[in-house]
This record gives sequence, C-alpha cells and structure tokens, in this order.
Amino acid sequence: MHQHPQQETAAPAAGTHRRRSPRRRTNLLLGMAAALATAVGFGTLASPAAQAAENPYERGPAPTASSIEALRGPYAVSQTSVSSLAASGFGGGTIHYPTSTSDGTFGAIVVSPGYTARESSIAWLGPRLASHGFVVFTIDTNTVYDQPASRGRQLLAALDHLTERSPVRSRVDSDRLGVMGHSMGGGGSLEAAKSRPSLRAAIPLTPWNLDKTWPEIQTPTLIVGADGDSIAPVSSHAEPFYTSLPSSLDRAYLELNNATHFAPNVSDTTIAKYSVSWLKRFIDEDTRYEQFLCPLPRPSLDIEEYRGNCPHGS
Ligand code: 9J3
Ligand code: ZN
Repeated sequence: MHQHPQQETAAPAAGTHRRRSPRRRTNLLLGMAAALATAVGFGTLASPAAQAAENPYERGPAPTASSIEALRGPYAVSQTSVSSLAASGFGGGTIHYPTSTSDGTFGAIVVSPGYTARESSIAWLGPRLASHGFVVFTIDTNTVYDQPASRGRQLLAALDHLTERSPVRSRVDSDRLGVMGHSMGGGGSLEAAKSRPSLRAAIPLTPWNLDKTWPEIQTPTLIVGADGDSIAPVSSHAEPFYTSLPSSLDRAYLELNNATHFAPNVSDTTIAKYSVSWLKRFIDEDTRYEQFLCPLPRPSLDIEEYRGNCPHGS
C-alpha cells in the first residue's frame, strides 16, 4: 500500500516570466490603427473588449504566467459537502465553486482519487481550480478498491449529480464539463471521456489502466506523467495512452521532471498551471490561455518532456 502525503506544500512560485517580444511593437501599431479605425467610424478591427464579448464562456481577467502559477486564481471560492448517503453511483465528496453569482454559470470538473486513496488525496485541486472560475467536485469513490472502469462511471455519476441535483446546479453550465483523476482515477478519466464524448476536457494525472489504447476518445485530453513513476510507469501507462489518442485530437503529454506517482497528491505548480490552461482553453474556449500551450512548453526543471499540438481552431 502506498503513502498519500497530505501536506499542502506550496511549490515555490516560479519567477514571473514576462515576455517582451518584438510583437509588442506590432501590437502598439495595431492598437493605433484600431483607434484610428474607430475614430474614423469603421470597426473592422475589434477592440479587446469586443473580442471578449465574442466568447460568452470567458471568465476572469486576462491570465499571466504568474496568475496561472499562483496558489489561487481570481475568484473567491466556497464549498459544500455531499454526503455518501446523498450520492448515487459514487462516494460523495466536496463541491468547490466560485462564490460570485454575478459572472453567469461556470464550467465544471469532477476529480477522482486513485487506488486505496480518498478524496483528501486530490483535495488541493478543488479550491485551486475553482478559484479560476470552475465548479470542481472532488469525490470519494464507492470503495477505495474500485477499478478504472468503475471510477469512470463514478466520475459521470458525480457530474450528473452536480448538474441535476446539487445545490449549485444553477451555477453550472451543463454543456461544459470535464474530468480529472489520479492514477486509477486518471484511468477512470479516460474511461469517462470514452463513454461520454460530449465532455470538453480530460486530464488524467499519472494515470493507471490495463487498457493501453484510447483511439475512441474525442475529448481534448492532457495526460500528465511523472518520470520517476514506478507504480504507473509512463512507458506502460501515460505514454501509450497519449500515443493511442487520435492524432487529429487536441491532445498533450506532459511528463513531470524528477517526480513520482504521487506528485498529483500535493499542491503542484506545474500540474496546476497546465491544468488551468487546458481547462480554460477547452471548457471555456478561452484562447487567452493558448499562450501557455503553444508553442509547446520546452523541457525545464519542472518538465521532462512535453508532446502535443497547438490547440485547433480558435
Ligand atoms: O490508483 C493507483 O494508484 C493505481 C496504481 C496501483 O496501485 O495499482 C495497483 C494495482
Ligand atoms: Zn482501448
């Protein structure tokens, strides 16, 4: 039986990498051209505000490298617990949601723990992701021994609970849902996406599954592996899972550097920043986050390897 360390060790916030590219000058010129066009009375160049209005799912301010790495995003978060007695098809859990009711509905995500583990093992993701403008349901499974296929069904049951029966159901956009999970919960995320293609995002974290091939998945999927994982080695889990996804799909493989199977069990800046970016891009269709996914992240102290595509469409 493995350990699931619980301390909320905040990974050191990496420095703010402000980008000052030659593009700045181009932007300035474009801005002047836009102002001129507006003044002259033809609006062919949309202002930033007009562009924002074009995406009804955009929530929160424009992101920066530091905002996606911070311990909390811009939204204050509340929580409400769901008793296992009130849960049907999963083991109950905690719903984390933006406190504000003045920003419309939010996309939602359910997160499953791994084998032998409880909700507490993935609890840090609740407020961390919710504070960026998502309703996040961190769950317990029916039993801690449930296998990935069962965890996949439980993720979907929890999504249904969230959108149909929970006290926050009116805050959730039931068309913009996603799944995450650790280990067998990550394997479960793949199962859930396979059986419900309407899901907008899946993020399996150091996933474990006996099924190595996922060509059926149509949901944009970010697979997170760990280079030092000896329980779900990337060579027999995360990597073949990624490789088997359709090459036409929005997909990515992030391999954490110097990390174990249990990296997703404690607050982790790298997991958080790419999860936030993936969820924002695919659940909120928020292209402001594409800058963190494209060009593809380079290897670093935190990233052993990153594979994937620049997000399709706009
Ligand atoms: O959920 C997990 O941690 C899966 C890895 C595991 O312990 O598999 C043993 C069968
Ligand atoms: Zn398969």
